[in-house]
Amino acid sequence: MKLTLAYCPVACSLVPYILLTEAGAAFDTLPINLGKNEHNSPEYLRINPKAKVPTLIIDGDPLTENVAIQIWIARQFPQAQLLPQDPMAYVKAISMMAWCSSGIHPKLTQQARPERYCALDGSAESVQALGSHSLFELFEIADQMLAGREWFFDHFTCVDAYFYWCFRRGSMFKPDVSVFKNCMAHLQRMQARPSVQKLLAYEAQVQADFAKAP
Ligand SMILES: N[C@@H](CCC(=O)N[C@@H](CS)C(=O)NCC(=O)O)C(=O)O
Repeated sequence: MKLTLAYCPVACSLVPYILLTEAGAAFDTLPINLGKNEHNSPEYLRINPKAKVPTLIIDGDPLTENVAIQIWIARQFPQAQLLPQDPMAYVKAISMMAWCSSGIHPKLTQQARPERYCALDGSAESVQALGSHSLFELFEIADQMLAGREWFFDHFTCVDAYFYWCFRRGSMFKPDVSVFKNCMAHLQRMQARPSVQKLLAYEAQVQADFAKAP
């Protein structure tokens, strides 16, 4: 089976990168420079008309939406146990992934791209402040969930990789998210995993390649 992951550094495409690595899957990547608008190129729009990363191309067939991609990886590589076995824990993990996708992610976009939320001159700061306020409420909930726990479920799952991206991306904006001690400890545990170390090295390499490109 040939797997190709459309990937951009820092973006949420790092989640399937981590999970494919955890699963020991052979895959290659299609680097997409969002900063250069490559996601809106005719070639990429043929792969994903929604103009987003990630896309996982499975034997030529593109699968979009991070939640679906993660479930596909977990089902395709069951030995990696990327989702809980117990049926109730399984759906609670899907619930957490949906929260990352539709609850937390839009607040991160509100920080990164305030102009998409309000077109009035001078509104960016206010849009970002409201986004940050909501983000802090969401991180507070996650911080409580992680109290006294290593992972969101009783072992590492997709949810840990997805929340890692959410919190890491949140840490790139102001104000400082290090007040969320359990989330910070989770981030550090994630960054100690070989899969995340591989991802971070790959991310640095792609960033350097993007910087060199004309
Ligand atoms: N609903 C999509 C959203 C993916 C998404 O927004 N990806 C961002 C990167 S984190 C992106 O491609 N942004 C490009 C843009 O919005 O212009 C998913 O969950 O996969």
